[in-house]
Amino acid sequence: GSTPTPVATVSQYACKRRTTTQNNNKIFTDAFEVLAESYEFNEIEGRCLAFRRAASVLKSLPWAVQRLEATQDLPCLGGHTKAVIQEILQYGRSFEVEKILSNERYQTLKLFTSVFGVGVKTAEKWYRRGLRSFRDILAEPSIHLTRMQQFGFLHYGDISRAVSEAEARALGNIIDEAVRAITPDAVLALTGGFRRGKEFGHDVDYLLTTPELGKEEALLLSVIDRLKHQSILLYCDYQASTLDMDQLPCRRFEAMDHFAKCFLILRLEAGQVEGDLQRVEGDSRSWRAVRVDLVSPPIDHYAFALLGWSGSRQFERDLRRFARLERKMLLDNHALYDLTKKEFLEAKTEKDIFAHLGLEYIEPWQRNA
Ligand code: DCP
Ligand code: MG
Repeated sequence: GSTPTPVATVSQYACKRRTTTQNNNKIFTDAFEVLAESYEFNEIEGRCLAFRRAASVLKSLPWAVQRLEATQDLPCLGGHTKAVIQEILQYGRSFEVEKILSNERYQTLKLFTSVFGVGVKTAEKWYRRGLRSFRDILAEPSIHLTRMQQFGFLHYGDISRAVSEAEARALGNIIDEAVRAITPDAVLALTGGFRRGKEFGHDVDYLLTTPELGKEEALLLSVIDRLKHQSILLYCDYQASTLDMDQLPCRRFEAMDHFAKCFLILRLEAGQVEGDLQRVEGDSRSWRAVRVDLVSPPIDHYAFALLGWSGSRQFERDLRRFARLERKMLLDNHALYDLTKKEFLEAKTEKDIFAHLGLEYIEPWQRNA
């Protein structure tokens, strides 16, 4: 038969799988992500997660699914997911997915949530008010846009376009230079998708800290200030640290951690990028706007912050789920707490955290779950 024999059983936990950027099952995972998003828009969390898990399992496979039988021993694939796989195997497409893609509500929520600062809740509210386009929103006098949303619309063309690796590298140089000018011994690390080896991203994520505890927030503020004076800071939403160890770690997955951070829009000059800017045809400007996140954890939380911000989202979700269900430990971007020993487990590196969890170390480029 043509059924590939799995080398080892595939784990239900993304943190026990090695997932590179090479996705051999994109045709299926793209379909699953549409379904997951549609359930997310309709607030059916369980089904949304089920499709995200299924997509993640297929992303980890070193082979392409060619027959339904090949998925027999895989975890996280239920009747619905298998029906979609079967449909795609048979017809090359899923009619259920196509129906969603042509659905007005889905299309509108997808469009609205593509704006920086617009989440599902807001998109939904606008949809219910009968708004269907950006023009509708901007022409509606009773709508109050947050500052983030205003800048999201202002730079929509640029920041809805993918950031390339070369652009990320150029931004890294700019931020590194700013940091070095302030203090030579700062720690700056690329995180997010680019640390996992992705070629494109929706933003560029960095961690920034100081070897001396308590100096990290001032450093972040100085870096922002320097970028402002260089006239490359188009937008800055600064959030001060709200770190309070008495409340950590949280049992629930928190959308945001408590570190000092800023969500930026930076101006990147074409001349700073090896090759050229990612641009639409006919655009002759010498610069583009790029979304950048800078996060400043104190050095004693650095390893947890690095692990938490490196992603992927599914990898992070499953790390936490594995810790809780298999180890009776609570993990978040700040700390790891052992519920049995009733103590925090210290870590200087990501490897320390994997070791505490009794997990084989997974390299960043293997975390594209
Ligand atoms: N992260 C998280 N929870 C959040 C925000 C971020 O766990 N609420 C983590 C997981 C992400 C990482 O931080 O992988 C970076 O967030 P991004 O949204 O920038 O995601 P990526 O960098 O992975 O992908 P993209 O290419 O879209 O930027
Ligand atoms: Mg990112």
